[in-house]
Amino acid sequence: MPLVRPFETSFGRQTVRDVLLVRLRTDVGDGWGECVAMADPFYSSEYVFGAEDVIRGYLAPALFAAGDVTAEQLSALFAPVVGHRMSKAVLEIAALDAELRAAGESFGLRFGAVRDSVDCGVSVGISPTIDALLDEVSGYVEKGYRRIKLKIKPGWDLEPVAAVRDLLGDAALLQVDANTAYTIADVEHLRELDRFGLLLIEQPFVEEDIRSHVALALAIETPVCLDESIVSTEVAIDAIERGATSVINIKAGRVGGYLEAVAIHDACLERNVPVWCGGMLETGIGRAANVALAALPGFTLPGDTSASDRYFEEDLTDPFVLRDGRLDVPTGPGSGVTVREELVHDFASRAPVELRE
Ligand code: OSB
Ligand code: MG
Repeated sequence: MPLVRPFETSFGRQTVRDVLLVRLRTDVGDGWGECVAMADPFYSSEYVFGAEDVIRGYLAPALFAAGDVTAEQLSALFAPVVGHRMSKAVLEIAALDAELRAAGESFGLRFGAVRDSVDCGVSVGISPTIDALLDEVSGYVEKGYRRIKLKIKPGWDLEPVAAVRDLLGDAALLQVDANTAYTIADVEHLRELDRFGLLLIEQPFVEEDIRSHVALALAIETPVCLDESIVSTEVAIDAIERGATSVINIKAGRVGGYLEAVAIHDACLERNVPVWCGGMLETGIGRAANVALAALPGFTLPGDTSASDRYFEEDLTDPFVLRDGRLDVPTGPGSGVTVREELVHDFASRAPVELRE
């Protein structure tokens, strides 16, 4: 699906979102899921073709062989497959969608939502120039977004952050995301971000490097927030206890599913660690589930849950529209959104792959 504007991060520039969708046919009805894996393994090791392959070769056969199972049982069923969390997550959410549609219950109710709408932020890519960045940010502010997140990398950090802080004023919520672009040698440089009153700095160092995040957290006033590193509840608790992260970006796909995401939320709430809902440029299908997750009580910071028009000209569901800086949590059964199947067909890069028992 073409993006309305290119999205550049420290790991690359995207002009389209290559989306793997799963439609799960069950005896109680169909469910849909959106896999958050990107086309290339640059954000994480997972990628679209890898996801398709592991679903086809391992996860779907395990599902078929299991016979009568519930969505809740899938993580144990898939446990023999190491990693591949985004692939496991899409099957789990498709199963949940089917189950909850049959039961007449929404994702929000199932996850434990306590709000009927959620505060929204927007993730702003690296721009060709500071002027272009300020134009883009101004547009989002006019639309009502409640928090701005700037993508940064070495050579694109202090200057753009200073310019945007100037534009927004001191009170505005502003944060940065490095997508692992720095090393421990950059600690002194990153300390200079302290003067901009940022909400947090997200994932400055590589996924496995908890130790350097601890060192940065000790050196800097700005709260450190992990994204890529947080792949499970155990890792989240470990990173919190070691002082590597004082805020967590929760992405259900990265942690193996929405049920694990809820568990991380619960662990963070218990420890007074604020969380927010990350995004992976989802269509309305994935967005519906993200917005339901973001309605849980511990999600106290605005998420990367932006409106459909921030990403796509046409969404695969009815568009999510920003109202006073917020998106409504769908209330219908399952995801609460209806997939526009004709549009899915039109956008499809090839015919659907059918897997059977
Ligand atoms: O690091 O949060 C990230 C998009 C793709 C991959 C990684 C990230 C992102 C974003 C965009 O920041 C969030 C969104 O608006 O969906
Ligand atoms: Mg991130």
